[in-house]
Amino acid sequence: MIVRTPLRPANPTISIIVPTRNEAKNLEVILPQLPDVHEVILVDGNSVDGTVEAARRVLPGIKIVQQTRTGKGNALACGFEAATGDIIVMFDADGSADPAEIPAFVETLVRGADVAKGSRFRRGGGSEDLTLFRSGGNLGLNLICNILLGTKYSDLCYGYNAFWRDVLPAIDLLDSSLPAPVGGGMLWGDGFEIETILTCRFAQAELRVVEVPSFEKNRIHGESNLNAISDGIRVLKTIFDEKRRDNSAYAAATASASAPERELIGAVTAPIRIQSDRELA
Ligand SMILES: Nc1nc2c(ncn2[C@@H]2O[C@H](COP(=O)(O)OP(=O)(O)O)[C@@H](O)[C@H]2O)c(=O)[nH]1
Ligand SMILES: [Mg+2]
Repeated sequence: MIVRTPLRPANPTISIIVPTRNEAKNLEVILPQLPDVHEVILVDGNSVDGTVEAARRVLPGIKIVQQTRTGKGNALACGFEAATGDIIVMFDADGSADPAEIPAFVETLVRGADVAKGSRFRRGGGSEDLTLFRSGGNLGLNLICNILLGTKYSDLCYGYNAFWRDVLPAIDLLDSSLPAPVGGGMLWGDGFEIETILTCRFAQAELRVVEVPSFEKNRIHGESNLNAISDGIRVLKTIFDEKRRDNSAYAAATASASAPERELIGAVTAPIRIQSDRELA
């Protein structure tokens, strides 16, 4: 369970983490629009289109990190490890995330949330990028997650989120120093399942999650790296894996607890309460 920091700053420093794989043209548009924050960390995955050079050109102070394995999940984990700000903002480089929404995420955290979770399905949110097929898949996966994990999420697989950096130990992501699998492939958690893993673990750690309406725009240049079918299956497997992980953590905790403690530990699996932005006011 999370150990909450009693005093979080009213004026937090912000780290924006930008995973990139061949996003040079998009970065030229998007990086100049970012607010002036403590740090912007670009985590590159062996781009071959001059992504890193473009980033340095348009935002000279940008920090560059090379990811240690492959996949967006590993890129984000590397970025989180490198971050030094109080708040971490996950920010895709393809032009789909609107920099103008960053203050709403930060404000939600400053007002008491542990996690500000972007949602395209809250009033005020939306998407230009979701096809009918992807939208239906997302809805189904979201429902399965809510039933199995007792959550009330409206947008399971969305990558625009922000959270206090002090929650990271509770999320327990794959260490960046682990070796890549022998013979290629990805470690579980290194791929696009990362968004689902994060969402499930926010709930397992009993964090205070507040959904923030977000509008996802179309990618400006290039093609998505996501495959709706294979990545959809990865997300489904992730939900079942996370449910199993939750059960075994609960079993281990209750087995080692004395009777009076059991009641307390039981609360770990209580349904997460998702609040709207207004409720926090
Ligand atoms: N470093 C790194 N970034 C990635 C990788 N795969 C995707 N990204 C980045 O993650 C963000 C979202 O990826 P995208 O392909 O647009 O997927 P979608 O938004 O889910 O359709 C973009 O900024 C990509 O450049 C990867 O393997 N490594
Ligand atoms: Mg995208």
